[in-house]
Amino acid sequence: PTWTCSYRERAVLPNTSSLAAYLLRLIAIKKTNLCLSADVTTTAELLAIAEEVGDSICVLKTHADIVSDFSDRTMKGLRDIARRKHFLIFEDRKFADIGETVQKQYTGGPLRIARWAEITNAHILPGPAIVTALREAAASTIASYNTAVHTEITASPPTDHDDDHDVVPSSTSADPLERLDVSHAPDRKHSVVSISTTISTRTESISPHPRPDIDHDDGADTLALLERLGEAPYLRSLLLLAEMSSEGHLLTGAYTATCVQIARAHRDFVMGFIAQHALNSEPADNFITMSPGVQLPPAGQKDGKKLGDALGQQYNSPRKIVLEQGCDVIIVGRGILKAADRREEAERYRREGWRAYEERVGL
Ligand code: 5FU
Repeated sequence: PTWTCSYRERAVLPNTSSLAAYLLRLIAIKKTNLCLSADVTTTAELLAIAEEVGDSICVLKTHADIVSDFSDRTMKGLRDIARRKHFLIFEDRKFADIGETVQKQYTGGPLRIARWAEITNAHILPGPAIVTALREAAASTIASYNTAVHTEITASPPTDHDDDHDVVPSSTSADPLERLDVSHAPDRKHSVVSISTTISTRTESISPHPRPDIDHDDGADTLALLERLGEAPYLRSLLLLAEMSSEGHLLTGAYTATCVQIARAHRDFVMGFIAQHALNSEPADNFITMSPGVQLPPAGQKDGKKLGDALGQQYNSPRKIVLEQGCDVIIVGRGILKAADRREEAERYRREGWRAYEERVGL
């Protein structure tokens, strides 16, 4: 059903979470369905590649556990670039343990993924509780963020200009990580201004309801539209691994079908799938399919020849994945990382992915 819908149309369908709606609008505005898989091993390289290709992507995918010097500086650096260049961050963690353990892995340890990555993913091997456990952990991360904002607002002295609708913390546009440390918030007991109004005002501005200023092409340029879109909402979402790209993987048939059922039961938190083809089949489905294992055939070689690496990875072209398989976001790692000019190569993938999408929806 979503096969021929535009990204813009899908942003306002029912059953679309606020974060999914944000991403779909972001994709439509930047005209990019490209996710960079930033598989590099140092903070310096990670921040450099994010800066280099940030304008060409809608999502940056990380493997934080391969970054040898991963620290607060990595998280803050990434968040800063994501905010300036407008993309979401997806930590490809592939959770696969019991609920109690994944909650700790998601929010704690040296990586504290829930703090800085809007999107992460999970296998459903342990059963559906992996989804509810991660959702619960995400909710408490978001709650502590809101508490931090609240503390900050209530701690600032009221001014003559404050009224119920204009109360926006001065740091709304600053790094949300700064605000997560509630313990560092000043302990001042000034009169309480209406925080609930502030939060609901922010939430409204990112809801999946139609946004005439963004959802129609009124001739505004990309920068103006991105400004109207605003910052990514402080929300969290999950992708379920419904299929893999590697040769001989076991995520097939009934397993994939169960994955879709679990996603349908948790539409508020599960934004979509990692898969090799679109899995939306019921009218209510509006899942976003992100697909790794994408590479352009080397110049001169015809599309269709089997491509891969020596360790089981299998590649398809952006055209096959988006136009023929109906996927929404192409995930590209080495195809871009190994190029001499990575910025130019990312643009080439962006153009290919976008052309395939336009052809699919008949634009
Ligand atoms: F879930 C998956 C999958 O099925 N295949 C993948 O390749 C994830 N990946 C990731 O996408 C993998 O861990 C790499 O980070 C990335 C693909 O990188 P490549 O360099 O484009 O092959």
